Amino acid sequence: MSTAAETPELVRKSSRNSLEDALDVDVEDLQTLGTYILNTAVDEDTTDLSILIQTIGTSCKYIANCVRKLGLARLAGKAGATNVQGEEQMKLDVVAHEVFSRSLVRSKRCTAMVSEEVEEVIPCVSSRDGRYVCVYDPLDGSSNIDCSVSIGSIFGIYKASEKGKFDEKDTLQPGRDMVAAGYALYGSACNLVLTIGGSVQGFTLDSSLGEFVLTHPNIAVPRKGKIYSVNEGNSRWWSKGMSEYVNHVKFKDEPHSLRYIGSMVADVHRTLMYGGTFSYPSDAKSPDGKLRLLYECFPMAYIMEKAGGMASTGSSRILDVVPKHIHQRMPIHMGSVEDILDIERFLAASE
Ligand code: AHM
Ligand code: MG
Repeated sequence: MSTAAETPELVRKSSRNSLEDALDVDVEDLQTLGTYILNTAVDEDTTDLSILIQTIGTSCKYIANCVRKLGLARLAGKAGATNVQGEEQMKLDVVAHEVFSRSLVRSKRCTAMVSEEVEEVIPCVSSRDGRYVCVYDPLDGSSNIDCSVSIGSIFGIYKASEKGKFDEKDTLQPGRDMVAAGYALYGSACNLVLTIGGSVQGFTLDSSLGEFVLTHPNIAVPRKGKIYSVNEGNSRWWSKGMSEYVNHVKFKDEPHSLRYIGSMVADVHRTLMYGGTFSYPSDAKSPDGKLRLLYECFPMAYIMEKAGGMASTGSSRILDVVPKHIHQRMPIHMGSVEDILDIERFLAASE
């Protein structure tokens, strides 16, 4: 008979044949989003940040459930209104915004929030002790909702200039001043990718546990890739440099593959995993590009840099841009360092 001290090892060894071999994980190492972020908390500030991120994780689980039940729960289709961008809102856009905003207000850790779905900065009047500002796109990739193609949620977190005080200017900080950023991808699996200013960690939602489990520790983007991702339907409006770069990767000895989902979260997630480039460039039709600086470009660029990649406006580091208004758009190119440097060279040469 084994002693009590031996038992855990025995359990481990016997279960290794089934669960652990099948999943190739040590159950002993199983780390959830909750334990990961609580382990990063060292003082009052970081404990508040942990609570905030935990709240966002729960919101993402809620939205993941809605995505899975989309047609069944009558969540598909248009909401019948337009958002601040003049874009038609989908029912899921509205639900995701409500989930994010209500849970963040309730967390009492924010002084202000910016959502893609709301024109003005949202003051968190009930959060007297809040010390963070949260910017988010609650549901990105709206055009993919009704055909069950991957969509996501994006968020970035800044420090407020003064604890408990709402100051609209706090929402216009450059991306480099973020303290955390992340996204949830509602795809064939639900992933949550997060950085709290250090390494980039990837979690997968285990729906039987109802937990995000750490599956992709220390994500690092390859220095060079073989994929480019851009809406080539816009190529008639592209600059000479952009057209020449895409021709270069298409007609070189080992041509790059094109992958474009039309959901930034999904396209950037693939870029993080496999390398290559994701672009939404400036063009003659949309000189500022399409993607929103604050809650789309900044968080994804922050994650990309923390994973060892690069994020550029086409000529300079995007995280250094100081926003002028909360719904500002910005051209963006991000991904493997060597590929993004190539894009910058092509764009500069054609100026
Ligand atoms: P959305 O926030 O309304 O969903 O728009 C943003 C999305 C991004 O996810 C994606 O990269 C881009 O729009 C795709 O745009 P296009 O259809 O012009 O290629
Ligand atoms: Mg969006």
